[in-house]
Amino acid sequence: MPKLSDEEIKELYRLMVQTRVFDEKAWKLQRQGRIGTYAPIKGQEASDIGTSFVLSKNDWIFPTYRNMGAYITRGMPLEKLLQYWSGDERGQKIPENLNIFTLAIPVGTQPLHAVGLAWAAKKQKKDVVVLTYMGEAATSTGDFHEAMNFAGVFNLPVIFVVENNQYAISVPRSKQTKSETIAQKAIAYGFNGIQVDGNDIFAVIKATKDAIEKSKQNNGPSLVECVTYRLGHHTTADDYNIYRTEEEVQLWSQKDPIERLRRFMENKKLWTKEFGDKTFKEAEENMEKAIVAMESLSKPKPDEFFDYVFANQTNSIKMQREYLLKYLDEKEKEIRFP
Ligand SMILES: Cc1ncc(C[n+]2csc(CCOP(=O)(O)OP(=O)(O)O)c2C)c(N)n1
Repeated sequence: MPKLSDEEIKELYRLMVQTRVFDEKAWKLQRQGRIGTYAPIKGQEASDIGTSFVLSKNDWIFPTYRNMGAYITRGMPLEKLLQYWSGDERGQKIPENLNIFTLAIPVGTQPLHAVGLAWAAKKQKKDVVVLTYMGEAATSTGDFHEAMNFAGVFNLPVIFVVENNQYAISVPRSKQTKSETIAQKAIAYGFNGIQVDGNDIFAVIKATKDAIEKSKQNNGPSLVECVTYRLGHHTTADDYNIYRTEEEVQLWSQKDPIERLRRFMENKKLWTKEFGDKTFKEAEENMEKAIVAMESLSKPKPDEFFDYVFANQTNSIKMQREYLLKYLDEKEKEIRFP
């Protein structure tokens, strides 16, 4: 059991509930046509929140589309997250002090970016730990292996968090890799990999704290495999009934990480119905405010979506922007971006 105060445990619960409320509302907003495609995190909250909760302010995270819990834990305004999912790239204009990188939609690209930042931080002798998230399928990509190799060779302060949620859209874990565990992939690159119960927030915190401590001692990278389950569909464009049974989903529902933490807290007299109701109500109110804020924003300029990823625009992005501006005549601009 990692050392945590009662207040910290309550905060973990609050963050998990906020993330669940965000998730469920985002799903409904998509169904109502108020945001675009959304990728739910339901079931993976302990893996996401436990890992990001123990980082310091000057550490960095490199997330994917499924890490809303990590974003929320690091303090990303809910309306900005919603703004991104509504198709407005200004939502990825991340407040400077949060140290969150732009989320990666292309699978497996962000580990290399994380390693790049960790390498730069090490050269500059900065006290920084970099944590990058991915699903188990990302560990089948070439970029993942290059990132692991560089992390090992340069002994970098980077933590690879693999949320093994059992599926890459419809492809089950058994068809993803012949490796017995994802954690063992670290061995090939000369550093530790550990497999934890990703639905047990305390196990996740313990493994991440150990990995952080190791990085701070200049002992280099770690991989943390969080064994968990995606309780929802892959995205709002998916239907999991095509590739898995309801019995399987029900079995994993019984291991819901929020309910597990709630039961633990109840035994320790940290959770009462009153506290639970209040936490849920506050999470709902925060979300309602965020929805109003997101829906009252002015529309972005058509070429603004090129602005918030690169500090210095690459040639291909410059060309794409020029193309957009040159070929959209005034009338077309009006139709597409009223
Ligand atoms: C390079 C690339 N190839 C394919 C896709 C389409 N795609 C989106 S998510 C996904 C599955 C990813 O599974 P995993 O890495 O395990 O993460 P999860 O979605 O389960 O969190 C695929 C194949 C993509 N986004 N990027």
